[in-house]
Amino acid sequence: MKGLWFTELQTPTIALSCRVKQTLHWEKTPYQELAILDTEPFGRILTLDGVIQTTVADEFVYHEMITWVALNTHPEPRRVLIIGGGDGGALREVVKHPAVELATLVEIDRRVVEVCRQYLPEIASAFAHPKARILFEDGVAHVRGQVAAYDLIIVDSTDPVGPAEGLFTAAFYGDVYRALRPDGIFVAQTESPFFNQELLRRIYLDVSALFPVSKVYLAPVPTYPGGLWSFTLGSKRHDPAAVKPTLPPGVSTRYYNPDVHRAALVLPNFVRELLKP
Ligand code: AG3
Repeated sequence: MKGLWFTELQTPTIALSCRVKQTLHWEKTPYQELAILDTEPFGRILTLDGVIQTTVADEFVYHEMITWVALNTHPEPRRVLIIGGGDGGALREVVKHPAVELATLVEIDRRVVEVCRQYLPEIASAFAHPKARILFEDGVAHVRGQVAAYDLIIVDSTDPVGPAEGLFTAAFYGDVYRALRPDGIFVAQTESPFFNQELLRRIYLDVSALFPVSKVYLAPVPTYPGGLWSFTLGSKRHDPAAVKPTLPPGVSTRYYNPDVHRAALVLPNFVRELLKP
């Protein structure tokens, strides 16, 4: 194990380590410890409080899946809100959709955006896009003040500890419901189906209690705990499993396609079991 290594403690008993070529940035922001590392296996990575948020190697899976399933379920996603997502990966995908008129990103920590724009240009590529509006404020407070304002609300948060805690509560989901238009859709990253089972179950049941349509779907993200990641979607009208998803002409993706859309919603037995009322 020669050289410099980064280790994330993924659970109290599991660690992921990778070799670091160079530390490109490190600082303590008012909210968290922020680092950009150039790593041997994953290229550049963003870590917050020692937790891998995104890597150049696998970010496309996560960012395409947190956006396109909902974008392609809503017939006309004009106004989209992204909460968190300070690296810009979800924003990059959302502005690709021709129906999107305004993509609002609400990030609590402006340093995440500034540092990602500097070191992760292929991820943070849409901050200056004409459809993008960037607000540096608390996502919970922003949503609380909105009524029927958005077609899509995407919660691209960190783990449910520290600044993101409030984004995993039933009270917040109630505010999200009110902030959505009558056929709006909510989607959030909801952690590992292996290591965060109670959390995933609780979120799914909370979302199911509010929205007539609720779904969990999965995608592989090699640098996240367990390698398999969950997303939970709540919809007022449109069912992601019932639509015929098509990518708008000219949009190119590396992971998502209409078959992947359908397949991601098909759950293995242990996840089905977990989500039973
Ligand atoms: N999404 C981060 C998901 C949580 C990762 N958790 C972990 N590695 N323990 C936010 C950043 C992506 N835009």
